[in-house]
Amino acid sequence: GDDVLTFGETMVALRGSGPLKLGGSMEVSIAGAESNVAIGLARLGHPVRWAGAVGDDEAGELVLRTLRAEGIDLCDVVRDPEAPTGLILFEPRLPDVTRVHYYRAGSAGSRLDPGALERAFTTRAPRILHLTGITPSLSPSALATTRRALELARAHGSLVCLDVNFRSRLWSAESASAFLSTCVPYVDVLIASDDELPLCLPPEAGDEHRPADATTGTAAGTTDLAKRLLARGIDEVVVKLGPEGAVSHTAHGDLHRPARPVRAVDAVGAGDAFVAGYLSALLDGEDAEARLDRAVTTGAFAVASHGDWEGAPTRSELRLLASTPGTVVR
Ligand code: KDG
Repeated sequence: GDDVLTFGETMVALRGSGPLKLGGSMEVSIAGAESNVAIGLARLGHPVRWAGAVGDDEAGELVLRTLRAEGIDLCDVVRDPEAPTGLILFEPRLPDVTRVHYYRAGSAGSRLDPGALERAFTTRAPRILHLTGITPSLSPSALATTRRALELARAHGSLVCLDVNFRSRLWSAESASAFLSTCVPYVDVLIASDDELPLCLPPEAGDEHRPADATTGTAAGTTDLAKRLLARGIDEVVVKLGPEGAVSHTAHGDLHRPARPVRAVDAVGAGDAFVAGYLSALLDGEDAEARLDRAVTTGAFAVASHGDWEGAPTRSELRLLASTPGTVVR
């Protein structure tokens, strides 16, 4: 296949404009790290499939209708008649602080089972499998599904991209590390923020980077952790540094690209947009420098737009970021 397959939980997203407890109106959309990546890729013209589960409810209709409108292949989607579609509330509390509230325990998305991925690989083995560390945190069956997806990708020769996306509200650093460190041998491209790298390595005796006390590493610490991950079989470790840009670590060395300067309005979804830009350039056969360039560009679009995925650029829009401030495109 020449497509990207991704799966995970996508929820109905309600976004308020101030403190949640005061009420008021909310905007209705959808959110999910993996479907954010899928939308980003589809906007850039790549064939992409999303194989998650939603409830047999109107919230599930909203998720599917939105993804369908973005041109995502939904042939492997699961409708679960026994559980509701999950919900996420975004509460913008301060200009730079958004609180997230999850209503997803027992949701259809969290009940995804390995059979769904087996069917997806039977439909077509993808060129790239993209997954995140959110899915295995959701339930034992979602964790088993993640593991099965890695095995299927290896058996079918699909390239595996894993975005760590650690969510401390969903599982502990210890549980995440215990699972994610076993995923590493299956992963070709690992994407993480610098503080997430220790979660991908098993703790070692006398190791200062134990997940329990994971703190933002120094540049030297990050390089050392990336080297250890490369030694475990990963081809490329891509470290997201937010406003500092991103670094790619490979056997050929390290490459840094600065972030694209934009007026930040909403950082939610920036990491997913970054992944979409990165994978888009990878699918186009671009080198590490061009992959990072497209990743920081799509990431900047997300930071400069409200919502998880709404601001994702099309291919022709990518160059808008080069415009000087105050530009009106007529
Ligand atoms: O990456 C953005 C996500 O945080 C958002 O879409 C919700 O998937 C989500 C999660 O589990 O936090």
